[in-house]
Order: sequence, then C-alpha cells, then structure tokens
Amino acid sequence: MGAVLLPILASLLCLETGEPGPRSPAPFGPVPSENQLRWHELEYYAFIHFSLNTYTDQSWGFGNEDVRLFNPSQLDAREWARVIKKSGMKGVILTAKHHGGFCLWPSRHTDYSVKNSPWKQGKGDVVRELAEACREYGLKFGVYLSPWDRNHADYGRPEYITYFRNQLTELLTDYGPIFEVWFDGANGGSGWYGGANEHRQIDPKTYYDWPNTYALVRRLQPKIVIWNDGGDRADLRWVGTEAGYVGETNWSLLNAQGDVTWPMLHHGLEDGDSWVPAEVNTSIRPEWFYHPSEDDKVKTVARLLDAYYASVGRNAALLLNFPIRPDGTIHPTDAARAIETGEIIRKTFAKNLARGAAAEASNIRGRSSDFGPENALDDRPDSFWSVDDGVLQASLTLTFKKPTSFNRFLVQERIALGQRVKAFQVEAFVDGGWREIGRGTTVGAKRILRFPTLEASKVRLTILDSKAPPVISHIGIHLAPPILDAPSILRNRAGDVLIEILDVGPHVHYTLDGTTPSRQSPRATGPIPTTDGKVVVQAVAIDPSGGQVGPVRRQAFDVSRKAWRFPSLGADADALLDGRDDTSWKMAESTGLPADLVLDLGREHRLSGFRLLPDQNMGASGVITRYELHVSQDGTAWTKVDEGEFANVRNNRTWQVKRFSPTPARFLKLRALATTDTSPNITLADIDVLTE
Ligand code: FUL
Repeated sequence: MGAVLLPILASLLCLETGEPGPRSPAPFGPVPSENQLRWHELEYYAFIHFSLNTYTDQSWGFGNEDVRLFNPSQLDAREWARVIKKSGMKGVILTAKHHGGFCLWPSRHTDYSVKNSPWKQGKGDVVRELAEACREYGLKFGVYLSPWDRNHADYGRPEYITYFRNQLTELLTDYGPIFEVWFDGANGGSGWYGGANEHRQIDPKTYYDWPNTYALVRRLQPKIVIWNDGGDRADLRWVGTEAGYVGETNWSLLNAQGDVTWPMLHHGLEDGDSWVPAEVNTSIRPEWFYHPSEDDKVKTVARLLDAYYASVGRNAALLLNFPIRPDGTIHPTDAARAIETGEIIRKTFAKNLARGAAAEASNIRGRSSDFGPENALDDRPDSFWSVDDGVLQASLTLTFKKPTSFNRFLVQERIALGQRVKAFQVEAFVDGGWREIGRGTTVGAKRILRFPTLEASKVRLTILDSKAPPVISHIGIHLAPPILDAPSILRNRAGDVLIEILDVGPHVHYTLDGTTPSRQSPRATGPIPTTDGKVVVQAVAIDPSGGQVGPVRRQAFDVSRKAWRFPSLGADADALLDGRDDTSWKMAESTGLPADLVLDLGREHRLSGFRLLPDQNMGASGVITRYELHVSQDGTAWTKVDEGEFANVRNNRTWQVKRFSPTPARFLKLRALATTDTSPNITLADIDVLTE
C-alpha cells in the first residue's frame, strides 16, 4: 500500500506546505533545436520561382540561356510581399539561383546574373528588393541556392565548391537575417558547363562537403534552418512528393545516419534519433516556373485548403510556390486564390469556440493546476495539460457553455518536450450519448481533424497510445465555412462513377438523366454503378445546413471499359483505363518510332472517334505529338481511319479528342509517329473511344 500511496501523499503534502509542486515532465526522445522551434511557428510561407526559365518557358535551364532575356518591366517585390502577407503567410523563399546557374543578385563571382541583363541597366538586385520588402511587410526571408549549376565551367570539380560557398557567403552576409536556406536535391547531369556541353556526375553525399558547408551557413546565420534533400541530414526534410501533402502519420523524427526511404520522408520515423520535421513544398500551378499554358491550371481554393489541412494540419509546414511572370508580377488568378485561401484559414481559426468551456481530465500530473486541462485552452504555448509518469492513456473533456456547432478539431503537443502521441480519438456528446467524430495517429506541433458540421454540448479527446505521458499544449474547436467546389467526376474501368469533392462537410447530389442536380437528386456517397452504355453525369456540392449550392459539373462518358484489354501489355497498362489523371502508363521497351498501342474493346462497336489524356507530368518523356489510328475487326487486318497531330500538347496536357467517319471495329491501334522529345517509349494517362 505504501508504495502506491506515498508518492500521492508526498505530492499533496508539498502542495500544502507551499513547496514546489510536481516537476514538469522531462523531455522525451529527440527534441527540436531553438531554431527549429522558431521555425515550427511559421507554419505557412511562400516560395518564389523566377529565373531565365521564366523567359524560355522551361522547367530547368540548361545553363546557356541568354542573360539579356531577363527584363521584368513591372517587377515590384513589395507587391509580391503584399500578396504573401495578405495570404496569411509568414515568410518567403526566393530562387536566388536555380539549376541553370543564373543569379538574381549581382554576384561578384560570376557574370551570369542580373548585372548583365537589361533590367535596370544591370543595376537591379531581386534578392535585395525582396529582402527589403519582407522587412517592410514583417515577413521572414529565405533563399534557394541550387547546388547543381549547369552554367558553371567548374561544376563537378573541387573549384566549384569554393564558388558555391562564395555565393552562399554573399547571400547569407549581404541581405540581413535569412530564416531558411534551401539546397535542392536535383544534382548533376547534362549541362552547358561553360561551353563543355556534357554530362557530369557527382555524388551529392560527398561532393559538397556538407559538414563544412553547413558550418559556414550556421556561422553566417546562427538562427537559420537548413533544408536539404540530397546530402547530409539537415534541419528540415522533404516529404517525398511535390503534390502538397504529408502522411497522416507524421513523426518529426529521422535517423541522423543511414539512407532515407520514401516512407521515412513521408511519415518520419517513430523511433528516429533526430528531430527533422517535414516541410511540404508544392506549387500553386502544376509547374514551379511560370508557363502561360498553365493559366487555367491554378489550384482552386478548395485544393489549396486541402493542401493546408494535409500539411499544417498534419504536423508539417506548407511552402506554397508562386511562379513569377516575365513582366515580374504574380498572375492575378494566383494572387486571388492564395488571398481567398488565407482569408478562409484566418476566419476559421481566429476564434477558438472552446474558449471558456469547462475542462476536466482523467488524470492530471500531480493533481496540480500547473498541468491541468484548462492549460490547453489558454493561448500560451508553454502551458499544457499533462499526466502522471507512466500514464500513456488519458482523456480530456470539454463542456461548452451552450451547444456549439463545429467541424474542425485542432490539437497540439508541447513539442519542446518531444513528440509523444501515437493514437487519439475525438468524440462529441450528441443527443445524450458519445459519438466518435474523428481519430488520428500522430499529433506533433499541430493536428487538425475535419468532419461534417455537428452541434454538441461536450467534446472528449482521448489519447489512446503515447510513447510517454502526453503533453497537450492546445485544443481548438472551430467552424469552417463550407467550400462548394465543382465535384470531380470519373468513371472507372468497372463502369462505376466516382464523384469527389475536397471538403468533408458538403453533400454531393447527382443526376444521370440530363437534368440539373438539386438537393432532391440522389446523394453520392460511394461508387455509383452504371450500365455498360453511355452516361451523362451532372453533380453539385450543396451545404446541408445553409443550403448554398456550388457550380454544377457535367461529364459525359461513352461505353463502359469493363471488357477492354491490351493484348500485349501487363497490368501496369490498367492505369490507362482507371479514369484518373494522376496515374499513367509508360511503354517499357520500344524498338523505336513508330510505336504501337493495341487495344481490344472486347466486342464490336461503331467507332466515331477516340480521345486520350497525355501524361500530366510536365517532365514526362515520350508524350505523343503525331499519330495514326488504325482499326480492325479481328486484330489482324487493319485499316487506317485517322491521322494528325496533338497540337500544343507539349504545353497543354488536356484531353485530345479526334473524330473520324463511323466504322465498325473491335480493335484499335494507336500508332505514335512522333513524341515531344523523340523518345519512342510512349506515355499516356488515359484512353477512351467515342461511339455512334
Ligand atoms: C525541384 C527542382 O528541380 C524544381 O525545379 C523546383 O525548384 C522544386 C522546388 O524542386 O527539385
């Protein structure tokens, strides 16, 4: 008995005698450095991609592009800063030098910079203009300096490292405080290299001598954080994709040594020995640099909010890129979308609806108010609710003053003491009983759960499993406005129609009979089976409480693709029939162009055309530009029914629709005559036919 009661008695006694109460939980496992802790607070900041690529419509410069192309007549970095600030972001990272080697500042160590461009008669300095604008607007400023330099004659030799460090020294000395430096992982390959025009391979782990390069960075900017996905472990990690999300389970931990696999980047490592939190980098458009062909491909507000919840809401930061136009401005569509997104985030999280609620916990560390559950409702990051040593499961209940409507649950750990929570559950007290409204794994710096709006009088957070006693610094209850974007509609190979929206609350209603969908139309809650024939789907998102209606999306599908197969291809070709634009197939082996893709439709149809979706990845090789189409009834005797080109497919990867005189056929042969980069290994995202 003594063993159980003594510690409790002792803690009561010391409270009564006025002696110091129970001690704060000891840090558990790796913890963030001061610099990382400061960085965690930023959460959302901007990227800016601007270089000669902006003028050549390229993704990567080769290194020989003419510096005289650079002439942004309307450049005003204060305008960029204004957009960034209004979007609710806290800083910006500028591509001071991209892989092409062109410098946005007048470096003393190369001629390949703004100083030899016509912009401001060579007197301009984009880095300085943005650094100053950031100071004026209260934004943090960071730089991207590409280790790979396709312009420099010495790239690949030891001399280049001196050049690289000289440039780093300029950037980290001449422009005030730099909060983050970005060392891109793309490294070595073909380039101009001072006229050598050759391929140069380096080992990104050893070539840059990262330990000494990092030491230089930290000496010049003691408060900086370093991002690096190519060399030694830095302060921040890449998440393994540029699509705008990190894993739902996301540990801020990795091992300092050893190889890093994709799952480790995406989820961190539960038992990692170092604090290396995740930064989600994504562009507001498909590409990083500006391409006029993407003016209609700017991420929607719904998509941007989704990226926010899948990064900031999952213990990561969001680094959102703005491509700058040749005149030096941010496209108004990009600015408007980012600002509206920021406005919604601000409105949603400005007010904590749990403020003033009564808080009770199943366990309180030493029964001390220093660690009571009410600490999770004050806005102080250093106060928290915690539990006795050895307690790994605990719950905290909030009772609202009046029934409250909400659709977001936010929770934060006191990460200065380490990341602990492994699993948690959230319940709401509705109609006299507890109902689970969400569940999660890791928490970390911040975790946000989304669910349809509900009204409840109480909410309960239960920590189901934790590496050490949980330390919860904040809980937020919020109500986000519904986002009614036009649903995306696809029909998979089985013939089922899938209708999706990015928000979780609104209902999706649809029709298959050509009428406009309304609240009375059926609700899409899963795959919708259709007959084998043609179908026209119309769908709309509707807010079930307020009744607002979003824009209607209409999508027509031809015959179902259930019986289709590719006689000479493996299962990977199924990507061509899944209806998704984010999956693609690439021919593994090719004997050169022309290259054929043969499709068996399973039975005869009266074909009147075909349509295909090019590979959506802008870096893809083998995108077909010229074609012939042959059809057959038996797969042996072929007739050519169409030929032509997919114009502008290099820049604009939309559905390509081709029609021809109706012909009965069961087999179809798409013959690629030319591709964007002459690669005979053709690639495609989706293929479909048109029937009479
Ligand atoms: C990538 C680069 O190759 C892209 O061009 C872009 O800069 C992106 C942020 O990182 O690795």
